[in-house]
Amino acid sequence: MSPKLWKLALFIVGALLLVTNVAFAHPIVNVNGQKDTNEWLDGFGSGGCPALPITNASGIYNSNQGCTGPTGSEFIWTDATGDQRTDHWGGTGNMDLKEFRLTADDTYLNFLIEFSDITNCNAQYIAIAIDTASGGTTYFPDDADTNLPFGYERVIEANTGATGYWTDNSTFTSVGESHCNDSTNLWEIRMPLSGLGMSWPASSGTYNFAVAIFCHQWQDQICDVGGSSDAMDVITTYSGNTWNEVSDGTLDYSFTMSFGPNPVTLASARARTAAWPLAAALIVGSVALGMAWRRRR
Ligand SMILES: [Ca+2]
Ligand SMILES: [Ca+2]
Ligand SMILES: [Ca+2]
Ligand SMILES: [Ca+2]
Repeated sequence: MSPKLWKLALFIVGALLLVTNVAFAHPIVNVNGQKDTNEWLDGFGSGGCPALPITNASGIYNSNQGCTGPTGSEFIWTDATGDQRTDHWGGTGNMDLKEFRLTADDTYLNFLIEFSDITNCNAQYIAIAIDTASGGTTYFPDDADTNLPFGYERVIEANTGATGYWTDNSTFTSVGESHCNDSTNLWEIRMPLSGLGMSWPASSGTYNFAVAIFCHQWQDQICDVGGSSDAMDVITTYSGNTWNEVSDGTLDYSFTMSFGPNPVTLASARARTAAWPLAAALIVGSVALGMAWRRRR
């Protein structure tokens, strides 16, 4: 092959690699409890990038909207502050979920979870329930005394003693990574999709998510609150204190995500309630991840 042809071939290969990389939502997430450069989206509310969601609401944000940071997209939930229960940690910011982000690439789900004020990384027990199939267990594991609006196939657990997932109330698998940073008030979690029963492409699949923050106690258990749910803060649209949602023993709120044939770019979004027609789902261009969230009562 002539030098010119070699150069042309190398150029084509390079271009193809670039195209492939561009498709990744987050090729780099360093699980260190910090928002490193170009790791998570930023620039909200300027340059075309929409403002962050209002309290107790979510949105999909994408680098192609003018947001700065990595190429790709994120689901972002803004949680009310000061809504945590006071049974443990005296109602401090250690139990107060502030922001929840989710992104994916074709290998991992990545989470960025911000609290109002982490003074002790041993305080938080993060639980993320995922519904990937019919059936499943309808209450959080580890004696959480909290029911779910669906039967889960996985509950991701992250705290300073354990990182992994439950497949039912008695089976825990240690896998993935998590890291807490009490200076940034951030937890980052990375969990391999292969362990979660989530496959790519998954154009026909939708996955329900429900998120609860518990108090973490010795032996990686959940701090008990006698006679009621042990959830200190949750993702829900219920206003006021978290007790308004969990006093009935059930976290009723979940959000639903559907992943398109191209798994690696989270970029289509539609928030909806159960009462809204499914047809309202908005597909943005050729993007890959459809997301909706719903409230179930
Ligand atoms: Ca990081
Ligand atoms: Ca909160
Ligand atoms: Ca299920
Ligand atoms: Ca409830």
